[in-house]
Amino acid sequence: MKLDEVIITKAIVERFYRKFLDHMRTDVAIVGGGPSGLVAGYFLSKAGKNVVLFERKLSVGGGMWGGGMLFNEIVVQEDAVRLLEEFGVTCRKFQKNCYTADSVEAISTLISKAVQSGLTIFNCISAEDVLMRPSRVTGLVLNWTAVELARLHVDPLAVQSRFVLDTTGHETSVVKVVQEKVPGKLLTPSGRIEGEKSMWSDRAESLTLENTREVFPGLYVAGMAANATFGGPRMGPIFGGMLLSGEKVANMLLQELTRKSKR
Ligand code: 48F
Repeated sequence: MKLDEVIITKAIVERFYRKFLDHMRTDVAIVGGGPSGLVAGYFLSKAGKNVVLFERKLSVGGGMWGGGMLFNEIVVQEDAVRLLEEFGVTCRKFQKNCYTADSVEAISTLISKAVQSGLTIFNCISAEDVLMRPSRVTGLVLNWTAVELARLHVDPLAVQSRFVLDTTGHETSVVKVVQEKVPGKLLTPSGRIEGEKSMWSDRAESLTLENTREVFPGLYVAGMAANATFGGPRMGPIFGGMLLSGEKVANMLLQELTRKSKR
């Protein structure tokens, strides 16, 4: 049978349309497809939750592809090796408490396993704002990244979710919007974004986990965004904290979702 261009077009449009419609009201909407967002999405989807992830760029994966300074290897500490094993990423011991993985294998596997566990990812879509009711975050306001880049005057669309997770890394995009536009204060010591500090890998890795939490009613932070929000240092190309933070926030949200549905 000959291939028909209109059927090809129809297949893509109809499938995409269905996928988008199925994610207009979700349990968790994740912003940012770096390692922490992907790991969170993986565990939440695996637990049967309706989860969607929006990534601004064409390629999902955030800052993991480039390893350190484009040397495409990443480092993971002992505590997080079990997570690389969970995903099936090859991991090699360099010395005590220092393991390495090929960054391309690591991130491509995280993406693939997250999607296969049921996470739906929309790439090239940016979260430019949130939905608020009245001082709780209840969803996201979205637009095509291409519209943002071209600075076109085009109104966005919106999706609702029981929880929003900001895993936008150094940018803390969602928290920034909430700080500026939603009445109320952030759950940080100053009530505002504390700001990321200079590099201190050891301290940053443990603080990433401590800082993985709710930052505003309905809004959680994980990964580098957690440290940037709560004033922790950056960690450089060690990724164990990102993986552990994604797992931690997934567990916190699973508990919250269970509590909410019992009410
Ligand atoms: O930066 P990123 O990889 O976040 P992460 O999971 O991991 C941090 C590490 O990569 C590294 C580090 C520690 O090892 O310091 O930097 O915390 O991924 C964040 C993703 O969020 C996307 C952005 O394109 C990137 O892929 N992003 C940022 N703002 C938005 C967004 C937005 N408004 N809408 C959609 N995606």
